[in-house]
Parts: sequence; C-alpha cells; structure tokens
Amino acid sequence: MGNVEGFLSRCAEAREAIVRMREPLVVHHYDCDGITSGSIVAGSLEKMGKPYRAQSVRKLDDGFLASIAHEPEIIFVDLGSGTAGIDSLAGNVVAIDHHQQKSSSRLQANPHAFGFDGGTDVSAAGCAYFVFREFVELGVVGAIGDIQAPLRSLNALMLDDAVRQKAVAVEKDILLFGRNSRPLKQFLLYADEPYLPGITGQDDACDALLRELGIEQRQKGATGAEGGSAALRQKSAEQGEAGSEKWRTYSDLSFDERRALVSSLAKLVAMRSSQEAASRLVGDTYNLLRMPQGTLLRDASEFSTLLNACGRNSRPELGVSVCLQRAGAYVEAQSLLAEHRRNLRAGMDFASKNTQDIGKFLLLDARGAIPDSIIGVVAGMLYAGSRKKPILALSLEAPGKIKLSTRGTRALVEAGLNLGKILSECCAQVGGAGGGHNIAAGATIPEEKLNDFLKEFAARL
Ligand SMILES: [Mn+2]
Repeated sequence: MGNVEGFLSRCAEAREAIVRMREPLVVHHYDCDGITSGSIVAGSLEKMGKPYRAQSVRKLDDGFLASIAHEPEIIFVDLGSGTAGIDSLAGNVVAIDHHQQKSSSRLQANPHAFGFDGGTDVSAAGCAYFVFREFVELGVVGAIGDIQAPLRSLNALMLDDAVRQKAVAVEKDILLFGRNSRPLKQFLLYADEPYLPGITGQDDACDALLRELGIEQRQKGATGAEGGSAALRQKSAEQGEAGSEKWRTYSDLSFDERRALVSSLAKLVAMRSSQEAASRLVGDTYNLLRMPQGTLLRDASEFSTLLNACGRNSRPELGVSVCLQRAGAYVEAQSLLAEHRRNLRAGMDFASKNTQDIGKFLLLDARGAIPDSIIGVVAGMLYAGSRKKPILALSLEAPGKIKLSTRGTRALVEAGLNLGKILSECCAQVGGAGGGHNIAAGATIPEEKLNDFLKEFAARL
C-alpha cells in the first residue's frame, strides 16, 4: 500500500486551495468517473455556497487549454495531471485526478504521487471524495464505473466510510447486470459477464428456465400506477411495454426464488463453462441506501451505466444533474440509456465479428462502424474475461484522425504491462496524443501514421 497519510494530507491541501477560490471553473471528464467526481466537486461547492461554472470535456487538448487560458481559477477533475500543458496556464490551478502524471508544477490530489495506482486503487471520484469528504456513494459509483471492483486500497478506505455512514451496503449477490432494472428475461438474455451457456441470447431457453423454477415473469395484479416514486420507476423501458402488469426484475424476487435461480445458473455455468466462470457469477454488490428505492440509482453498477449513457451521448451535464438529484434529470437520463443500449448492442455485434488476433495483440478496426464515443466501452465489454493479450480498438474521431482505445487484464498488468506508458511512448514516436492507466489507455493519432503506430505498439509488448 502506498502512503495513505501523504495522499490524504495532499487532498486536504487541495481542499484548502479550493476554499480560497472565488468563482472557479470546474473542468471534468465526460465518462462515469468524470461525471461523479465532477458532481462531488460541484455539489461540495454548492454546499459551501460558492459560485462556480462547470464544463465537461472529452479530452484536454491544446485548443481547449487555449480557450480557458484567461481563467483565473480552474479545478480539473478526472483529467489534468496527464497533460503537461496545464503547467503553462496562467491561473490558479488544482487538479483532482488519478491519471499518470505529466504535469509537475500544479497542486494535484493524485494517488500516483504517493505510491498508489490510479488504475486500480482509486478513481477520480474517490480522490474528490477524499478532498471534500462529501457524497461518498458517488465516490463508489465512480470507482465501479472505472472498473475498479473489487474495491481495494484507497477505494476500500472510502468504502469503509460509506458503510459506516450507512450510505452503502455491500451484499454478496448475483453480478449479472440489471438486478433492479431489467425484466427477468432480459436479465438472462443479455448476460455476458459471465456468459451463460445455453441461456445468453436464447429467448426460449430463458422462458423455459424460469418456468422450470416456477418463477413468474410478471407481477400478478400489479398496476401501472404505484404512487409516490412511480415516475421514477422504470417501466420495462427495454420492452416498450405499457401494460398494467409489471415485469418483475431480479430484485422483485423472493429470497427463495433468488436462491433457486442463482444456484441453477451456477450449476449450469460450472458444468458448461468452468468452475472459475461460475465463481464470477456471485460477488460484492453495492446498494446505495440513500438513493430513491426502485431506481437504477440504488445500485452502483446500474448507476454507473446510466451515467456512462449520459456521457457517451454528449449529455454529461445531465449526468451531473442525476448525481445531484435535480428535478426531472433521472427520467430524462433513462431514455438516453435505452438509446445507448441500442448503440452498444450494434457495436458489440460488429466487434464480435471483426476482431482479429494479429500476434502480440487483438486488433479491432472499427473505423466507420463504431463511434469514437463508445469504442472504449465496446473494447472493454468484448474483452471481459480471461484474455491472454491486450486488445487495441480503432475508430474514426474525425476525418484523418484515429481514436485508439486499448485494454489489458489485471494478470497482464501484474506481469508488467503498462498500456498508458506504452501509448505515451508510441505517440511520442508517431506524433499523437495519448496515455492513461496501465490497464486501459487511449490516444488520438493522424490516420496516415497508423502503420507506424502499430509497429511501435507491437514492439513494446
Ligand atoms: Mn477516471
């Protein structure tokens, strides 16, 4: 473990510097971790009664830095540390970030300076939590959004606080996505981590399994109107169902029904895939106890998916409104999520048919097929499981400009892989901008340099 005391006192220092600001500009990243960390900063400034402006960006390039060069006070969140360009800004700058550091002269609440790994030990949301000690559940959502579960190190420290404050309850439960949000059949039908052999993607088999276990898919006698939080409740959005009977979700099942379903799925996965895959079926889930019941916001993983949908569909500010529970934001975000899922499904379909093993790594060339805003997510989803090589995915960011996204596994990182460092080095060779974490990184390069880049990349693996 790194130097906890050192990190925490740096966070306190960052807080003091922010308290002294008059009307800062908050610049945060647009993904789940960027939205949650940005929300912790924005919400904390609101609690202090301090005026601020907030802006989210996909990346900090020279053009953007030039556009904020006149700002007297800037707080960078989930970005900044990785950009040496922030050193030359004239204003008062604080960065709350967990990316590998390139900036040297600015005040940074960054775990890398204290022997921690920002890829696995803490995300920007965790850093923001340690700076302000507010909105601890958003810190957990950010960590889950940045795929840092199981939570350890600084994340575990934050989780202890969350449990003590009764903001979060950790429960061993099934890890399939959609416990609170997907009707049972979709819950099984779209299961991909772990994949359920004979069930995933097979409509009839899902029905048969539920019938066999005596689990009803619809709530008998339930009506559409449920009063109170009814507007917040997801009404089988994925099916477009508007009937008066409600589709049951996993979280609607009785204890006995859940136990029967989980044990039959575990048996099936153990038998048809592996014991190892079966062990990934159940694990720690994070219930957010202060969030409205019956919504996606009750579960850290579903919450993070909702925020990613906002970010990837160019509505990160809506994600911030959801985090800070502003009126109307949740319902609007849900419809974005439905659209996001359609895009991801189409992207996954393309990726599963077009990923090649080219020796030292897997290559997914999705130029013109998958938008650059979701290429990283698709690469990550495709990559879930126990791969032996990193994956490199390509998409078109603009004419002549390629966005690259690369993912590794914890095992590869433990064996010495550092994708963030490799991408920085490759970009230095071919003229691009890139970096990130040891386990996941991204870059933008000129399209005509692609072959040079691929050679440089392969040479460093
Ligand atoms: Mn992050």
